[in-house]
Amino acid sequence: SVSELFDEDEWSPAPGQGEGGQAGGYTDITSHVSKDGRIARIAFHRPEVRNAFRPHTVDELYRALDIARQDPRIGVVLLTGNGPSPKDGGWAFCSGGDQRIRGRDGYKYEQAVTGPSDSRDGGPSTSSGTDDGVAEPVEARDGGPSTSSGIDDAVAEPVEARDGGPSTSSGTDDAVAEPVDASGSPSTRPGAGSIDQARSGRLHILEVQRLIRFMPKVVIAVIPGWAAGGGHSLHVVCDLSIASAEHGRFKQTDADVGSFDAGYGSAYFARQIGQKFAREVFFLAEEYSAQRAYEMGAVNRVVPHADLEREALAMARTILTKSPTAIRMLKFAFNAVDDGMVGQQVFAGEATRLAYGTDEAVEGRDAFLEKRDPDWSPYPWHF
Ligand code: S0N
Repeated sequence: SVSELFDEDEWSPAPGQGEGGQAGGYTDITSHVSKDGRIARIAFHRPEVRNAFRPHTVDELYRALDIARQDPRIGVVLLTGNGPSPKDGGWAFCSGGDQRIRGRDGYKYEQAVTGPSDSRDGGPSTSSGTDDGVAEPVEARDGGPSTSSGIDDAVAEPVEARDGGPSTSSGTDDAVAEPVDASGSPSTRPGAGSIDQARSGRLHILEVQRLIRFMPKVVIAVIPGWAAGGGHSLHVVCDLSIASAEHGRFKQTDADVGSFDAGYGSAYFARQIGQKFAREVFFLAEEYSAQRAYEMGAVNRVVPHADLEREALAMARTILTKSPTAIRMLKFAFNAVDDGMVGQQVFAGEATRLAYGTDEAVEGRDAFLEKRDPDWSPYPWHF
């Protein structure tokens, strides 16, 4: 089983495009759909490093989430971490960015493992992923199931535009491959010459955050252990959080490691739990139990560890009894106040989608196509 809490009777492998051995063909995550096809379970699968994400992990995560986003049967996504760690039995949701391969000179780690002459610039790697951030199969995020096909999509799928365009990653890793030396100058190391500097150091976990934030489905963080650093921020951006009473732990380590999520991870977190608590969590970087996180308003439910995924599934199934349109509009209404013009745009896109379904809008379209004046007489000026 992919995780001790994973119930094989509930899930089938989700479609994927990876080359790895995990469900859906992934290496760093697993992706499943419930047997009725209505719930996705996407899980970090690097328990030996507390489910830290390397850039390849983020690419896979983005792809699995985007597949779930575009599946019209799926209404709820469970985002979790597999476990326990085979090394020490520890549990994690996610411990954030893999610090060994982070940022400016993360390539040094890669060099230490593989030697200076890496081959990733040359094309798709078929290596299946030692845990070193090196064996990165070339991604196909763009080759994925994009459904955008013209005018209608531009309106009906605001999510596509919302990512601001950086979803063109070809997926070998950026942060890992960053060809700069310690002084910040371009590296002249052998084999580094053709690595795409445009992708270096890119924090594309933020693209995942936006995907979670803007997908018109409910995303539940299912937290079996540590949520730390960028993993903490991911739980913050999820719509709901449910945590293991025994193993759920929260810690915002960003300031310990010279990193800072100055967007949803902190500012939106303060909206959730209040400024004083949020500043405490970041400035002190102390450890909080699931119960304490619940008391602060950071998680919705704390449940016995053994019941965590069962309870999460029950929450999902309750949500699935509701109107998809109502849930979608509510999610975007909750978002809008904190998302500025983008929030308005997303909400407005959904309003336009609804309007397009009315006879009134059909009359406007037909009148244009039939080269006649529209007849608005059947449609009142509502009050
Ligand atoms: C989660 C913590 C609190 C768990 O403590 P615990 O239970 O005592 O376990 P450990 O013994 O510490 O860990 C077990 C093994 O797992 C490794 N490990 C844990 N977390 C990470 C990690 N994030 N990266 C790499 N390895 C990790 C440990 O090293 C240990 O390995 P072994 O057994 O070999 O010794 C505790 O582990 C902890 O505090 N972890 C670090 C949390 C953290 O600071 N995360 C990063 C915070 N910042 C971000 O996430 C921002 C995003 C980011 O960094 C980034 C991402 C992608 C690209 C670029 C960036 C960037 O910022 O530049």
